[in-house]
Amino acid sequence: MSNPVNSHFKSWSRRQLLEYGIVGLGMAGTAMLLRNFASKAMSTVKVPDVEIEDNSSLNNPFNPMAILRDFDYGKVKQENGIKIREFKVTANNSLLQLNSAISFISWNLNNRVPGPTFRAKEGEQIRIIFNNEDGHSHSLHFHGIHPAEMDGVKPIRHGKSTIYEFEAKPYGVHLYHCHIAPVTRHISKGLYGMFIVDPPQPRPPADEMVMVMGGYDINNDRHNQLYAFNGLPNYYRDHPISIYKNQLIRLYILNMIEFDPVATFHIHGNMFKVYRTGRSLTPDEETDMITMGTAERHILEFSYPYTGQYLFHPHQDLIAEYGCLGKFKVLDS
Ligand SMILES: [Cu+2]
Repeated sequence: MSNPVNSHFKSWSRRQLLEYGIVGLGMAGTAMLLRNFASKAMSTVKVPDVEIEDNSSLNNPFNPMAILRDFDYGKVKQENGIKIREFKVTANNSLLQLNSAISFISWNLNNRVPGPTFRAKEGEQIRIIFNNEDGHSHSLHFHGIHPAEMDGVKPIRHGKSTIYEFEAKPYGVHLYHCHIAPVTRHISKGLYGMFIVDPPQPRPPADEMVMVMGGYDINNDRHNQLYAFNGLPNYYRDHPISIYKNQLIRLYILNMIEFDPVATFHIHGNMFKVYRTGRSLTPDEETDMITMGTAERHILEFSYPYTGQYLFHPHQDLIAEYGCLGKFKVLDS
């Protein structure tokens, strides 16, 4: 793996370039901007080096540690003087090894559960090119504000494609999911993801991460037998998330658990500020426990003043015991 400064330099420079739509600039201009963004980023945010271990032993097509800090900014295009941020996403199915004993056929997007974390700025025109290579009909229904014809409730059959195009608004934490009946089944099989719309003035720099809570109904009894943050049960329990002491963490959290009416989220040894649905630049409350219905989502901000390992989990402890359990490993900065 690259060292933390290098990996961070890379992620911020790419993100900033795309975010400000300056992909078309000449080399000299681009290099200068890279330096400026990098020095700004490195002076304000530190992200520990992340070990992403090979998952091949478990035969899983994705790794929750890679999903954690992965934001899909798409590709910026100019069409007739209009800037369009274009995303590509493919529905398919793949076998997940949820633990040493249980495998599960997921229906997923871009070969991962949750699907990609799409990210745009408020007011941008976005285009999602959706291909369905799975055997069942699916769709992508986005939350947020958009015209009825872009609402994504019409089935797209196997082998077919469609385009969803609308303005990204309002700023906040949103989501998308398949909306084909029975929706419980299409969601719990894995067809969901986060959609972040950044405010026109960016939030302060932070170590940003995404956690999507999901449930798995292994035996089709309309109850979950396993749960997970970012796709695989207990992954962050067994591979704690390294963060730096006194570093602002911005956690985008989404509850996509079907069949259970609500899920809570709790972190140990700390409190967090809550920006409900990400719809404000000032926090709504400070707590250590937030309750979310299915599809409810928030931004949580916190920093740890002490080093060590801290659990996080829903406080319906049954859900935690069946896989929705993780740890932060707070390192000395
Ligand atoms: Cu579907």
